[in-house]
Amino acid sequence: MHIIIGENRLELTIGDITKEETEAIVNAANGSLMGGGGVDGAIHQAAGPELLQACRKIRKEQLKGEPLGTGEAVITAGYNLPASYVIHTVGPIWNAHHPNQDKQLASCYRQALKLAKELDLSSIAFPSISTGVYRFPIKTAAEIAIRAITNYLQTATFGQVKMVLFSEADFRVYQSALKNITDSL
Ligand code: AR6
Repeated sequence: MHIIIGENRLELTIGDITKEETEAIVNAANGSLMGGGGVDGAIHQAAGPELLQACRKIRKEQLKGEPLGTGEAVITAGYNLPASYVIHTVGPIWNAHHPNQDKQLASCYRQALKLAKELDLSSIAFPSISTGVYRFPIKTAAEIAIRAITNYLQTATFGQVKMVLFSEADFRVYQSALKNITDSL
């Protein structure tokens, strides 16, 4: 399923993001950037050990030893991945009483898109950030993700954005969020 926004295309698919041939794929990382489980583990596994070296360098030089903040994004090469780049972002850990988490999740999508655009990239694939280990309710997460992406694409000429969902059930939730939001565009 896809929609066109200006000169941009937003597509929802089911699959494994490590196989995506977009110029950049997005990693749902944690602040340490040292890898983990879920999509983070799969991306490091497929990219090879040079990805961890690159992340170490970013922690040391760009972040001065600090963790990457929630809602922020950094970029590395993709090494053995089909994608040339990996954009690492940190989604919020879901907590029923955290007032800022919706904004932080939207920021992950926006910052990744901005970083890709700054490097003149025109295709990017996102996983469903925060909806695995970080337990963000997927219906709300999908609405936030689709709204953040469509808002960005309404103001910029970017190219192709893909949401790569890992199950049919997740795909349906994103499909429904996309329908609701495009009906209101
Ligand atoms: N391709 C696409 N989506 C995937 C893949 C894949 N290969 N593998 C998993 N998913 P999660 P989070 C989906 O837990 O919630 C890590 O340990 C998965 O089904 O990967 O942001 C990090 O190091 C789910 O829908 O990320 C952090 O510590 C979605 O990706 C923490 O988990 C996100 O699930 C981040 O948690």
